[in-house]
Amino acid sequence: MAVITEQLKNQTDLIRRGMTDLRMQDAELAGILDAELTRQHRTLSLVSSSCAAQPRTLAASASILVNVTAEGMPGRRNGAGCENVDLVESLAIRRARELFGAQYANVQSHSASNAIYQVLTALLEPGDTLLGMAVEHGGHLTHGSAAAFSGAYYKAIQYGTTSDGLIDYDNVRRLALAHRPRIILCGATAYSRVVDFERFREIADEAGAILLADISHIAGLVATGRHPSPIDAAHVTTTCTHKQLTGPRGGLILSGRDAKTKVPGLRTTFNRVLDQAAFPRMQGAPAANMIAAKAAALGYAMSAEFDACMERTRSAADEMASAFQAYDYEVVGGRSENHTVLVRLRGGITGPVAESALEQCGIIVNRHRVPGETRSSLIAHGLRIGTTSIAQRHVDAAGCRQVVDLICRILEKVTPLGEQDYTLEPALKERFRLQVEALCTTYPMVDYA
Ligand code: DSN
Repeated sequence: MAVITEQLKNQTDLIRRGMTDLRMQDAELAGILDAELTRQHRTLSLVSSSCAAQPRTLAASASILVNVTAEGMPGRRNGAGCENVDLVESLAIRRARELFGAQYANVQSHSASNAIYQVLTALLEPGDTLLGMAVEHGGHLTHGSAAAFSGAYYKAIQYGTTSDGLIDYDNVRRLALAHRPRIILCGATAYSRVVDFERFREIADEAGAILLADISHIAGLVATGRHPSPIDAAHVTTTCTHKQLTGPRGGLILSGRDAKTKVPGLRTTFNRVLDQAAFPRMQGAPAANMIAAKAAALGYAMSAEFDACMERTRSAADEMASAFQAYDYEVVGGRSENHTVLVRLRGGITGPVAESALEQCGIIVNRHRVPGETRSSLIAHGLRIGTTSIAQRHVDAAGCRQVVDLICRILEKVTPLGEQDYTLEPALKERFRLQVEALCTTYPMVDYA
């Protein structure tokens, strides 16, 4: 047995030791991770549901807290050895409340989907009615999709957008009054306009429903005041911490003015029900290392640097929407009011073809359905573009126009051969790929430099 004279006493040395061990003892895995870093440097991500985690977030997620089992809440654990986890979780809760102006925060959810399911299972009985936005109209699987738990275990009524791509609030009200859901879910994953949370609350109050807002996509814009906040408008708000908050993959449950009011039909208040929603109802011990990473990200989200990044995120979306319109592409909803631009494809090019052709040239986007489509989302005819990642690269107005110009030129050169197949001349593809790489050099991932 080795005689140990000195043990590592700080996280920096420990993480460095771990990376050295990985490189020396698992070259296969280390190589894949390095290849991914290179891919991210050399490609332009326009995925609206992601951004680059801050290095401090990555470091915190790799922390020693992973070794601690800490079921329960700070100060009320089902086991010993939790004093530092308690401090970290209390810090994350305090920062989440401060950042969002919330009266209540729970930071334990492993993801935003988990957070939503925790709220649903805490507030609904199986078979109860919920009203949420259809995934093909820009909602989410957790908002009542038949393909997911939310649609399988509850009676899910779905609302959508008008032919202009705008939320049809009159229809939401009509459905709410007709079906009297226990919960109305609002928030979206492919919607470029402001969500009117106050209007949703009026509808919820009129229908006697609880309002749950999912702000996973726009959490950074909400936190920095660039999108109206649902914290007091909704009874409960959920978000993930990685799509726009530069945090780890994980979820938050938040509540504002209703936190200490009684849940309709129950004897308990929202804050108590929500605390039990994460544990013991849906999860075991939280991932304490991820809670540390959330605390790191929430701290960063209060900085002037993050505020400036969200400003760039917004202006890049305006710039890109106008640039697509200058190429005569239809921008769904007419413009962007957040970080998302949804573009209707044309010329027989489907979503999968555009997604693949652009990826081959180094531009990463997602396909999404656009209003009026009836076919499977696998053959969607829209491109969903998000600007958070390029804002992190400090891509300016001229850069945004260059990106759109490249996308449009690539799509012009694609010859579709059906719904999934296409040709793009290899020499052209290579030329486009080099142009994207040049843009990536002009606008590097500054946080990873
Ligand atoms: N909800 C999916 C998206 O918006 O891309 C992934 O989390």
